[in-house]
Amino acid sequence: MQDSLERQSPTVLPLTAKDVKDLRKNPGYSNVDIFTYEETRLATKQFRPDYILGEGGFGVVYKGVIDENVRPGYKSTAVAVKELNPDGFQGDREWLAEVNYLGQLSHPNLVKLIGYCCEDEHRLLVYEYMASGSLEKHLFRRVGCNLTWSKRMKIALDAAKGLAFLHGAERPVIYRDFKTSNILLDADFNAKLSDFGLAKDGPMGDQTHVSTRVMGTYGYAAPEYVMTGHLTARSDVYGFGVVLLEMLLGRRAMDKSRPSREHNLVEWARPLLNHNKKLMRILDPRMEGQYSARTAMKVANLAYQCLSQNPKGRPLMSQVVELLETFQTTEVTHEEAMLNTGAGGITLYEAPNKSSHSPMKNRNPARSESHRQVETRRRSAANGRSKSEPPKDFDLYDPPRIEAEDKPESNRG
Ligand code: ACK
Repeated sequence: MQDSLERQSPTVLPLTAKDVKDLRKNPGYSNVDIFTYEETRLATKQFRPDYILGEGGFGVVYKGVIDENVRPGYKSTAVAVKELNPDGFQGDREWLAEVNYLGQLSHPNLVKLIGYCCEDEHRLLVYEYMASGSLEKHLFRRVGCNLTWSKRMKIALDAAKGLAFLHGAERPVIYRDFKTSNILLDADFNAKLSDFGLAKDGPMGDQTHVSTRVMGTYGYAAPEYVMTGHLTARSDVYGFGVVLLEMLLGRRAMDKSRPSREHNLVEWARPLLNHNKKLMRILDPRMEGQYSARTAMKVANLAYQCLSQNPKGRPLMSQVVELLETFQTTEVTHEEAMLNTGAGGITLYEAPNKSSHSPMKNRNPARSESHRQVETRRRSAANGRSKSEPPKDFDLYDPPRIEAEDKPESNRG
């Protein structure tokens, strides 16, 4: 990690902190600020319950502002403050992974880490504020989902660019937890990857994979990774395929409320993706009339390939980006659609977007005194934003830890 993971800015990278002690001794990620606990308290108005954006397995996320009142001279910045749950079993390890990766990597499709707090037992992360929240929240909203076909294709492209950047870095990084709740959307619906707690250095040189404890989320993890613990960039491609499928169908990767043969989205839907008529029947009805059958088939075929059982049958993320570029469409306004059809029905057409993609205009305009108080805050109202991640994100399979865990393995073939 010490040398250039960062491709976009030529800064000399600091050494990666091995543990919190190391980070405290050598705290310099040049673009990341170190906040005191008091500053994070001020930024979130004492962690006000109505500033809670949501909660995941890791802890609670608050909305906040860092400004003059928090730190004199600081340009007012809207932030999201994530406070690590002190009881989380991964504790410092995941927190540190976020600081180390996001402290060194910078890309328009990765959420920006503005700073962190590591005072006493407090572990907080301060991110850029993503005004529209997670893709999960929009995609699986019961009513009022405003994710059109072109918005979904743009989100898929943005997220693919984020992954391609990680995989293409000089020292490749595997994200390992690609899912809709980790894709955040800004006010203009630009998508960025967040939550690098499970990210890992990828294989280097003649290594074919890294061996790790199997971590991730049911429904998203690649089958070979679940079975062997062998991690490669292709595992992320599988995760991408799952999200693409969720976006195409408007269904969750795992949904126990459906008939049992439809619980696992990939198992149920993948065989249908290459049958045009069947595909048309399962595409998210909320997008009806917004895509051409031809393009839908091409995107479905991409998802099909990303979801290959055989990792080598999956495309590289750079290839996914290339292909998705060709599917980008210009959103047509309601009025234009009416003119085009000459009638009351809304038919949105697709125009290849060569250079200027019109930005999405859909603005969607929000420790510890003691652990007990944190619990109380958690139980308090979540400001209308739901807990986005049900507590299903844990080791998929957790064998006893062995010394060699996480060590890269060479190609022994
Ligand atoms: O779907 P949401 O509104 O968006 O609810 C979840 C919640 O916190 C738990 O993850 C929200 N969230 C996480 N990071 C950010 C961020 N950087 N900006 C805005 N909201 C965020 C997420």
